[in-house]
Amino acid sequence: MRYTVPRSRRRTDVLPLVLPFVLSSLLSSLLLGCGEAAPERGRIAAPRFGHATATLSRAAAASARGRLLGASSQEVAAAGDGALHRHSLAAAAALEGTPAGAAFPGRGAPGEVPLAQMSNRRIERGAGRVPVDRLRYPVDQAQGQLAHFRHVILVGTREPTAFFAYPGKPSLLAPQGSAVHTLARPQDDLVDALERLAERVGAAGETPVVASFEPPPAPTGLLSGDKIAAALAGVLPEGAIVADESVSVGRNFFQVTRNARPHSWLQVTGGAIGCGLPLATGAAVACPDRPVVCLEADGSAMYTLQALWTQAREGLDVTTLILANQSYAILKGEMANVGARNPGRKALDMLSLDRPTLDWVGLARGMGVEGERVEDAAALAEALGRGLATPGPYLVEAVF
Ligand SMILES: Cc1ncc(C[n+]2csc(CCOP(=O)(O)OP(=O)(O)O)c2C)c(N)n1
Ligand SMILES: [Mg+2]
Repeated sequence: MRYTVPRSRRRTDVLPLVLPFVLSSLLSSLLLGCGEAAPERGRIAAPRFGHATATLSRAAAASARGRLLGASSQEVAAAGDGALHRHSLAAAAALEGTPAGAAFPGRGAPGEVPLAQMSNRRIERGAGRVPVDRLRYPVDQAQGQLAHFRHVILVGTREPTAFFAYPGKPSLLAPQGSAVHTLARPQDDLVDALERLAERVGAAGETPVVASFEPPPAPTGLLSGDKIAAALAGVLPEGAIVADESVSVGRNFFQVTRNARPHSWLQVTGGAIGCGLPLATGAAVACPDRPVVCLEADGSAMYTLQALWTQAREGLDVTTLILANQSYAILKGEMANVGARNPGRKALDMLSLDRPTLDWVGLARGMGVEGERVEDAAALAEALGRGLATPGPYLVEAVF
């Protein structure tokens, strides 16, 4: 038995951000399910977005309901990115405060909120939004996030899986002996699934708990990942769009910016690096009234830095933060993770981005984008503020 969702209930809030995904990769557009119709001669066919097949089987809803109501210990919901918009998060959070609250046990503490998959198209977050945590990239940390749960309920996502396979480490991250249930598949109407579930466990009228505006104290001193995130959380304007290709430096960016002003968070599509700058560019084209901040690791930025020229040419309001650690830092960790201890000079040389050191402010200027270099946290916050206040593109090179 399938439910059909009336046309009027389909959500359209992904529309403003259509363009960046179309630009950033074919894979994104496939995921969005667009571009199926052949265009008429001389006209571009309107893309189709959202979920064409809105389904939630009675069996899935009943099983999830049973799980939630019968929970004697904590459970967890892992939500796919189609479930990370305002409406669905409110529906998910409404499950709090009922017997089903075991699924979302906390009131905003890290690890006690709905958990999103590792890589997501777009998450609505910050003050006034339902907080969401994200599955972490390092296997041990991801396992830790899931360690206490007996049930994993999938809402439009796949079973939590490690990014890479490592010797001696599991690929499937849910604890042994836990049960994984599918409430809705990625192609289903996830908002509808969550709303129906909330209804069935008597949580439909609940008011969701949302994040407050409470950024970390203004950071000072030498730059680190957490200080960069704290500076960002303080200056991010309401309605900003963040394009995140911050790679290893940005490991904690998502957590630390949780109580910033309300904003949208876009991630790159997965493992292939280089789409951060185009993603930010596309977001600025699609949403000219919203400031865009691009968090960009230096190695990844080298793949597509010509996007800066496009930003200058089109006068796009993008503030790019280059995380200039002058290396492919993440790959040093990956070498260790696969058991390659004590790498030699040749191997390490492959992972450094020096000789010559990249001059990001100079590169930007050469493409018509103004910018500045900073080396400490207070200066970073000021530089980001200047970038955000400057119409058109601006680049901040953070050296550390
Ligand atoms: C298209 C593509 N080429 C190469 C790689 C391999 N790769 C993964 S991470 C990485 C380096 C990332 O360096 P950077 O962007 O500076 O981030 P950091 O590790 O310093 O945080 C590379 C080359 C990839 N994932 N995708
Ligand atoms: Mg780097």
